[in-house]
Amino acid sequence: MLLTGAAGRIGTVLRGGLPERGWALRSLDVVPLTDTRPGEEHLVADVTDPAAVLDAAQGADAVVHLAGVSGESTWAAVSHANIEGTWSVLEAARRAGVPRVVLASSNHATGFTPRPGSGLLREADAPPRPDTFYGVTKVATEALGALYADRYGMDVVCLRIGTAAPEPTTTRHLSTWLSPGDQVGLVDAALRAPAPGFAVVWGISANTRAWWDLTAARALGYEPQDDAEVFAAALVEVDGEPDPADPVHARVGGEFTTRDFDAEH
Ligand code: 15L
Repeated sequence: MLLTGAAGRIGTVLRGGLPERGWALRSLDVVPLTDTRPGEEHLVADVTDPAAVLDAAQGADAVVHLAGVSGESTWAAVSHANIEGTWSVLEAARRAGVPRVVLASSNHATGFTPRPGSGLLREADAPPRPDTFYGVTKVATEALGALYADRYGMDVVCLRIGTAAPEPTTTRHLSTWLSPGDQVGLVDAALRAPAPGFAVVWGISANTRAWWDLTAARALGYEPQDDAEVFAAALVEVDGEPDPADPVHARVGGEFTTRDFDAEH
């Protein structure tokens, strides 16, 4: 399995957890990896280089594409890395005959969606509503995935990831957290689900305070193990209970939707 962005935050977690689940990793990043996991191959390449990605994809049974800019930046930087990069990976997968691609999308593709007052938001209830240039690139990621699934019959699973972090550090994260163990479980499910076709699923743990519906992710075989609520008392003691009128809590994308949020974040 080809893993792009292998040296990144989520890539590092997957390199730790996927081999135990039986995946042999071909780990690619633009920076060299400094340690080696059992059975792992290393490649240094830029995902926006189509020839290099085509070489890397040869013989792979799947691609997990995480490489890119993981927050707001200039349009030039974020569109190049995330849109050109995703196109290059999907095109390489198609040309190399790789049947399945898992793409890192983000909640910020839908960031201006109001958080539901009650009940859970399904993916279908949250069409594109990006909160940043970064969010626009994640809308494009999902659109490119749909194109390659519909036109070429590839299986493409887009993960609308919440907050992938060792632990929640804000009260928003009590709703959006995706634990390290659940990052591995979600990607493993996206890789193994029989014939998913094109799918878009939220990526969070089984958080008590979730506002995203995990029905579609569970249908792939994802069984989240963690719940951010175990961190709630400590975070609420510092920050107080989330105020639903505060834009950070009123909208899916949190602080990304606020006027003063910019590329410095
Ligand atoms: C994301 O998409 C970012 O990559 C990450 O840094 C966090 O900001 C996360 O979303 C989030 O919404 O918490």
